[in-house]
Amino acid sequence: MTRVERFKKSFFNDKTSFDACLVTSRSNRFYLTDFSSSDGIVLLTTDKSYLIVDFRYYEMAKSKVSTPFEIILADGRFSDAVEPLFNKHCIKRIWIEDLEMSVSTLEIYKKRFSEMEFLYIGNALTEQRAVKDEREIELIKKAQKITDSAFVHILNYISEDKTEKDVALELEFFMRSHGSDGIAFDTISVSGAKSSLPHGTPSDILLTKNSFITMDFGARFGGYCADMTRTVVLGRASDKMFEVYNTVLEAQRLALCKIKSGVLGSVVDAAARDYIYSKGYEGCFGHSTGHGLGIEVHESPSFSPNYKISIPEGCILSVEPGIYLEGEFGVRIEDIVVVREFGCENLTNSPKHLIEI
Ligand SMILES: [Mn+2]
Repeated sequence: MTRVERFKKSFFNDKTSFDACLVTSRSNRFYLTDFSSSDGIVLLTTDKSYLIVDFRYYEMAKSKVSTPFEIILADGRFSDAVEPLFNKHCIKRIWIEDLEMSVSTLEIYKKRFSEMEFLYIGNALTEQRAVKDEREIELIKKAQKITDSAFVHILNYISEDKTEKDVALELEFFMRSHGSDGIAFDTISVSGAKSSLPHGTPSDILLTKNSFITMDFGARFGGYCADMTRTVVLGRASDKMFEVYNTVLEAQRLALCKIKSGVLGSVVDAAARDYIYSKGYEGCFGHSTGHGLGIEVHESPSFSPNYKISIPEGCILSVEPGIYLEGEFGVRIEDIVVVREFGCENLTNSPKHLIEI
């Protein structure tokens, strides 16, 4: 079954007459068509699928996008291009991506197609995207492999004459020159006291001896993201640094042990969080234990306190507990895993003991 067929089957049951769906977001268009464009529209009707693109993408789409999609050239506004298709298929009800479409775009459509009923698909497509097929898993594995090799490389690069920005750039350059199509997100490389900022920005400060460096980075391959974090020490770690590091490491191990298909996201989160809090670090771990990833680096589902929903087999999520001591230092360790029936498959193969450089 194609992704389009699965989408129609799972979402548009007998109770909800289908008519048509307008898919406008970049990631969902890519998911359905396997074609990436900064702009465009997918229009699904009961029996036809259209990809509408502008001139910049038309030739490429014609050669790359396969059936069932018919490629339509938008010569002007997209709302002009869909009108004849709406008429042809007698569309009276149109489902839209309410989580993605801007208010102003919706207003344009509502004004232009004032007789039409607009319905919201909510998270139907993102829920479908959460469960990866084997091809998607292979692409993420490949992206993570490139990311793992960048970590090996950076260990030989880190030194006192390098800045946080140098480290970020070197990670990115390595990934790009070893098969990555780009980076999955802006690289984080924070050192010393700045390592307590979970999403700090790399700056021009030089790395300092006997302090932590946290690096959070990921390659992109075939449209899919990898994501990993490691905290290492330049020089020697103090007893406290060791203690905090090993607490995070054990929290991650406990979370990883909980993962299998059907587990509630909140249960995996609690495994890491309860351990960290029990060691006296309550208030020092203020983010989720993990997030889904795929076409986007943050997507459904999630390992977080409020996610009391079971995680299906085939989801890929990060497992990334951390401890952040304001003004002092921080530690985060992040792997990505595939949820399997009786456990999880860890896609990250980099060492996790505390590395002193
Ligand atoms: Mn992450």
